[in-house]
Amino acid sequence: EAVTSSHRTPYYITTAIAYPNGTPHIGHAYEVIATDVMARFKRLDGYDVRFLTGTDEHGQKMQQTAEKEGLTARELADRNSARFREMDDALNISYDRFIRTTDADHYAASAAIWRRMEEAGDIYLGKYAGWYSVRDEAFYGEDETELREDGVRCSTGTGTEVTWTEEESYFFRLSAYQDRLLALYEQEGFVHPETRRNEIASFVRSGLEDLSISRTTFDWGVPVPGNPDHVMYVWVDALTNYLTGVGFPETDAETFRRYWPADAHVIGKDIARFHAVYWPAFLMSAGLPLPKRVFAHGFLFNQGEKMSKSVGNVIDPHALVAEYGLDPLRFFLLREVPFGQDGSYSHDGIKNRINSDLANDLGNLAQRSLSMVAKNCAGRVPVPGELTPEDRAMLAAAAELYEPVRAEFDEQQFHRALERIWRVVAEANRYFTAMEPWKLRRTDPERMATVLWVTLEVVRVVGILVQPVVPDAAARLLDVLGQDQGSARLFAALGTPLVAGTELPPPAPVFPRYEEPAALQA
Ligand code: ME8
Repeated sequence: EAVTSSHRTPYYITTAIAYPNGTPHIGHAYEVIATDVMARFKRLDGYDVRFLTGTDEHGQKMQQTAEKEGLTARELADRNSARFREMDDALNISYDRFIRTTDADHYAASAAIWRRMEEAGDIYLGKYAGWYSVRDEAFYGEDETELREDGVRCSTGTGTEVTWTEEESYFFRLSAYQDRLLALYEQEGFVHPETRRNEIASFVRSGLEDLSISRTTFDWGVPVPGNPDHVMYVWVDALTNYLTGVGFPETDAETFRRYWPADAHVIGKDIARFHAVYWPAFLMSAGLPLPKRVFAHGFLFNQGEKMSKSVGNVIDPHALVAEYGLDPLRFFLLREVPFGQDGSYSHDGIKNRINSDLANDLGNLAQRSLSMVAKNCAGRVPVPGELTPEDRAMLAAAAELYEPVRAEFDEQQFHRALERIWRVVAEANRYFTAMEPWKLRRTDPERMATVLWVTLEVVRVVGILVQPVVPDAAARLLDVLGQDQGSARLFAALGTPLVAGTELPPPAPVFPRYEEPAALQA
């Protein structure tokens, strides 16, 4: 593995690291699933992937929540970080490391980036006086806040309460990076989708103030090197996790040289500013290469409503998996919500996707063709005869999926890629129905064999391409097509057709219909 991986192009992808002040919800699940889909896609496409996820455990929010619950911040972090990791495992997330910002190597990395920024002359001691939102772990200018009717001051953007904060603080010379940041958005794009880039660019164009990067009123954080009265502002250490995950500060180490800069940071739109303004500025200051891409996805709502603990509509991902199955849930999230836009989860939405796209379209196509093969072709891949123009068109439609699907994945346009694949599935269903192989069984068995072979070939191509999204179901589909695990399932094998005569295992349904539990039926 170590030898072969060095021949492959590295690809480093990360999720945001979640605050373990509570347990994970479906919004967290959405982000790790989408990132997992991207990581799996790249692995199947021959890349040497490193995938990092984890928890962001410092800061005032953690400390305050812990106090309320009668725990130490460390105890709260230990308890809830484990819940995030369990969720990742239950969602079949193929991470290479689950990082905790309380890991020892992360303290070393955070101290090292601080020292680098200090050596660059970008850190100075001053006094912060302004508004702070503990919920957002963010500083806001007066103009970014408003007085609510009940007299509480809130962030205009996020609605969270802000408190007046005055303390000695180290500052980062963010104002010095304005032009370099604007050039970055101009030349490289950097932030995606486009709407987010425009938002970020106009925020930066409106002028940047230096950023307070340490706190003295609590101690749950990474100590500032050389001044133990201060802990780092949680976002300084949080963002640095992406470097820790590849061995920083050992910049000569194999992992760092191989995987940094990251190819993609996948995050939610609410934290675009931290990733697209502060993070590149910190890295420029520290003399480190910038990540290639920040993709800010949208928010997931429960039937159009914002999920919140007080409303009581927070969805537990484990409950959704138990109800619908993991792969159907993964498919729904990726197919239903255009990545980058907000989306809504609903029972009917999931049910419809399961029953139409998975059970009716792909499941039925596989089931119809494979059961005919089992009955009429002695359970072996049929021997195709001469191909008609219809056969060729059908095969071409499947063969032509890979290039555009790959291009859409590279832009994180997952819903487009799936839509495209399902157009071919629909075409294959029409082809199968029009060719009426069940009639050919008597009239022209050779022609029947050809139609079945063509159909299985389309199912094979689709099965390979959908592995990132529905890994277990696709594996079962490729099993019943007799495709060996390993190289036959990589994208490199897309062009290697089914071998006539290969013995197939007995067909088994891969995408069951969703049946309403009796209690929910009207
Ligand atoms: O922001 N829909 O942590 P977090 C979609 N620790 N995505 C959602 C969501 C929703 N309803 N709610 C949250 C933090 N997210 C920081 C990140 S990174 C160095 C530090 C997303 O637990 C959110 O946008 O509040 C973020 O990307 C991730 O879940 C973790 O959110």
